[in-house]
Amino acid sequence: MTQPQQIWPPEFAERYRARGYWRGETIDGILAARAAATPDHPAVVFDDGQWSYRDLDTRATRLAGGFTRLGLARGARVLVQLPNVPEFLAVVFGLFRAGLLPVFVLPAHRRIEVEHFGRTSEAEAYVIPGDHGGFDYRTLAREVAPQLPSLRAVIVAGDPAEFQSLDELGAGAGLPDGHSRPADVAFLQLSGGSTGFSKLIPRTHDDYLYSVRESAVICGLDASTVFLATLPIGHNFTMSSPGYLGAIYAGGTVALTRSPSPDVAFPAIAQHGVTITGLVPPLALVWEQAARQTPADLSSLQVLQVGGAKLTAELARRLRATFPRAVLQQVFGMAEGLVNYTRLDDPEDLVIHTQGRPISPDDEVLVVDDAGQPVPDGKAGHLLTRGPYTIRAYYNAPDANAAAFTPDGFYRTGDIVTRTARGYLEVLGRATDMINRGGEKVSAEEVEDHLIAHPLVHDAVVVAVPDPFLGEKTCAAVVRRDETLKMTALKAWVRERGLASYKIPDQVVFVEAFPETAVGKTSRRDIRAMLRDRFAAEAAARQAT
Ligand code: OOB
Repeated sequence: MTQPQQIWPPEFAERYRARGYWRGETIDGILAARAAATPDHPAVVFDDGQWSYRDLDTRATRLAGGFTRLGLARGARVLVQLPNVPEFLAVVFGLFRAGLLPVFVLPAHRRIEVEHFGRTSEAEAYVIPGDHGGFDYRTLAREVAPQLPSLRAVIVAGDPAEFQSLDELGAGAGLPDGHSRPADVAFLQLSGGSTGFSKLIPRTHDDYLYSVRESAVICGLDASTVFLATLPIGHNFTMSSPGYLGAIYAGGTVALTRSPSPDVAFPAIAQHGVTITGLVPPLALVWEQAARQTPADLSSLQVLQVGGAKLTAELARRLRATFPRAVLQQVFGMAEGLVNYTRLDDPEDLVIHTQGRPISPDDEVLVVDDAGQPVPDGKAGHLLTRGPYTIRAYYNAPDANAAAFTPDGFYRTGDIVTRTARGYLEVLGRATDMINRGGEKVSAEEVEDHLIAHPLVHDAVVVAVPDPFLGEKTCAAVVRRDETLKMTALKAWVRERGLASYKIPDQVVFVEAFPETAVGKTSRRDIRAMLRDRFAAEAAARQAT
């Protein structure tokens, strides 16, 4: 297996360097520079604790030493599945410092996902919390470790049981700066998973830091910034748009909340004087309701970002009314690269109706029809993109790469958008069979594979159905072999296979047969329409009673 790489054609790489986008810096180097400049400034605040830049840098250096002593050589992959705790930052910067590659597994992922990421990345170590959110990650590690022959160590931030303790790993001598290299891959991010399993996205220090620097400017960050990591900290949005890296780049402070729920997050905003945070639309809906009657003082909030899935104009308007002191900012990004923002001084109609415009003048954006021909501004088409922080290939995925990239290197985002004359994008939906469950991406194909594995399931199709809360949720249309199969049993069975909860179908509808297209393919479009009609009729019937 080859070492993860990300290669742009030389003429592009030269241009991106000449224009000052790629500056030859490393992510851990940014932390070291901040620790040298403002060692006592709080880098991370949480519950009742805080670490200064000096503390965070020292911890990262020691962990870099600890990981290296485990026998991990430069470029080795390490699964990191930590929640929003300060140890996440120490681990991730420690790995960068040692030239090791974190793979950002989300806390919601379970056996099937962790095994998949572990195997495809050939991970050599796995970092977990002990207990978190009522789940024991050591139990998960016991299940997956035997399936991953490359794995040498499981490291626990918490009670380690038979595994290794993170505290002990970080207790020995440190490893100084200088092991990571700017043009090298810094980490593997997870794709939203438009076809089957998530793919691994190799991002370099150079390309990622460009997006972080520009995001920090676009979002108005400086040393007085307090960024609250509300969404899972391993996700690309929380990491770099502008995320915790933007806050650290600007010399500000990262605040952590263990739960995004208003009863935990609102007091954290008041306690730490949070100035900016990012939400997905379903969470924004919950916050908007809760903010109307909270006793917590939210007046420090200057920027409220919403991204990851489509924000309706209605909710955008309400958020502006309920958080009058904060500027609403829409963020339309993808772990593969391209990120669009509405700007802080944009007029109201752009902020409410668009998902922003790209970060860079060198972000090339094409909106094309099914035949690949550009469509005029204002017309819907497929969004393709190429640029100084958008990947040219996934890791170790030749088939996916052939499908996801054009021969001249444009990434096919799978999103259907319109573009205005000024380059603002509006997202209309997905062209592919990925369901955006309030920002959590569910691959229809992946869930179908599990359903079809059930002995009493003849065939299954998973589609998005509209949901007032999540935007979209998953509905499985299932042709069963035997009427004894019931919805609850089927859901429980999928869960037991070890799939993350958010991928368990929200609804299951049993049907006799699937509608077909003219050539006899199962028509997802017709199934979608059928289910939509059915749910609409059910809702109307409920209202009538
Ligand atoms: C972010 O990244 P991913 O990789 O989890 O998902 C990317 C996909 C996009 O292709 C699009 O389908 C959808 O999520 N999406 C949006 C959106 N932001 C993302 N759809 C409509 N409106 C938006 N504002 O989700 C992500 C990465 C960086 C920053 C923000 C979000």
